[in-house]
Amino acid sequence: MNKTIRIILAVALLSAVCAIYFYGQHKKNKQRPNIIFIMSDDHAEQAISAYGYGLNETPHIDRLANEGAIFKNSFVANSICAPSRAVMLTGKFSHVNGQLNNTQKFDGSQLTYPKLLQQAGYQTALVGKWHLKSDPTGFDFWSVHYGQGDYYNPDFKEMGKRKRYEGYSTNIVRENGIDWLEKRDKDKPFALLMHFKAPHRNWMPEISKLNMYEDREFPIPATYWDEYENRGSAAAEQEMSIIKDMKVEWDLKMFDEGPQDVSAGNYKKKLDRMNPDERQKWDEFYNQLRNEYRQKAPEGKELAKWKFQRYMRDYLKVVSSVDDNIGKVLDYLDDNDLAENTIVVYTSDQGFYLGEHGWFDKRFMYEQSLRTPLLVRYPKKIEAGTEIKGMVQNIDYAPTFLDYAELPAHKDMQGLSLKPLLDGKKTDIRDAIYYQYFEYPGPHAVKRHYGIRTKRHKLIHFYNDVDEWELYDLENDPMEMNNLYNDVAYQNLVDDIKQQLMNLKKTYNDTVSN
Ligand code: SGN
Ligand code: CA
Repeated sequence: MNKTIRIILAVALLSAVCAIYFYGQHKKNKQRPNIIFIMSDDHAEQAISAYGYGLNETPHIDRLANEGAIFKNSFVANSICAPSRAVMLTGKFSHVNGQLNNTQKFDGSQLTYPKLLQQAGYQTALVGKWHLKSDPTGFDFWSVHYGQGDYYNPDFKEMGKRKRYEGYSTNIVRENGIDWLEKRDKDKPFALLMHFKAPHRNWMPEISKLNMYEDREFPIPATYWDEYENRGSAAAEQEMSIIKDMKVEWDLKMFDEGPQDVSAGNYKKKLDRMNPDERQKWDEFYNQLRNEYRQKAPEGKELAKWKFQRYMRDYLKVVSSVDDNIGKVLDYLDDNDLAENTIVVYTSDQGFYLGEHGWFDKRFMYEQSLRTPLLVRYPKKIEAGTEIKGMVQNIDYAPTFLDYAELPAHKDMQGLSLKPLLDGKKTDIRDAIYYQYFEYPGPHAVKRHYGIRTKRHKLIHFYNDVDEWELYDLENDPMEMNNLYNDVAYQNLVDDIKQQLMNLKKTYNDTVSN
């Protein structure tokens, strides 16, 4: 063979090898699932109809349960925004990822699942609430609210620049996510994080929802009048009581022109963002309610009941806009032939109190804020109507995404892939979950604590300015009204579960909680 022929053959061979390689990559890219990770802020599972509480209707979120899987025992690792987001991004507990509370700046140089997906050829984007103070890392595109963000005509930090969008936050975030999907490279898999600000306090509904639920009386939870007997000082000393701490002006929008207290002043700033048409419709609606409220001037128990109804109505209207937008995302996937190969996840950064124990807000390791909704649809691999009872936690999300993207689990991540549960290969991945909360002193005055929850029991240690333990039997006392820690009949259980807690603390290497 002469030299020229040899060169031609070598080039041909090389081209063939390259073609096979790139074809293989292309095929792999096409096969790897897309991910749409939708999260809202403070959306309690009690306010999703698929969870069966009967409070409201969320037909589009329910579609995820009907066409995919619903987790019935899904928990957070730290029930507050920034820490919770850091847990999800890193797959690690707060003392490891460094985000203990809402005031710190997230260390964005650490490893996160969006970075690993991006490195593996995924296109990645983040739209909506971020709240981690440092600029997002690991995303090809990002457009995030400043801090908590605004419901009306919000400013976003978009790839480092300030940009005001006209409209209602929940709609804008969905539109920005879908715009990015439209512009993406269609030959690569994508991971889109769509994180709604809603339904965070102060629950400002979309104009088109103002009249929704107005003729509905929501059932007052049995524990609404809780006086925190048989429990420690943390439950009694919190500042998240609807009766004591929820503001009639700021939270419930009974705003009078004239001298303002601070909370009304904050509310005024939000109103000032509205355009004249929005403002007029808003005022028409709330002024009428305000007039009725001033006339009735409810007090005591009547005021407590009135506050609960107003809270529920506004909160659930805001939830309804989240649900509508999830419907639009699902429609987009259907219309673009993407539904089959896209994993759609819905969750919240934590649970929330909707009047249980008389509260709003979160933070505590008690059930309503420890729980978080979790629904996953992936028609190609997950059977429709799957119900999962095994205990899962938001440290598991990162390992799960990596697993579905066919990437190895990262050795430092503390969570576990949920794929075996979703595949129906396992019914449980752990016997107990571990919890931490650090933001004290801080808003709502929930004391520092950590604890363990098994299927049946929960042990919590409140520390820092106190040293108090609480034990609950979740089967006999699901509302956690009766602390059994000092009950002599339970001392064997106390010893046993405390040992389990210490083992978990050690396994997760937590030397910060004490
Ligand atoms: C704000 C809210 C609090 C809430 C925190 C944290 N107050 O400070 O009620 O607990 O955010 O929420 S507000 O009057 O400004 O709305 S989190 O979801 O971001 O952790
Ligand atoms: Ca939150």
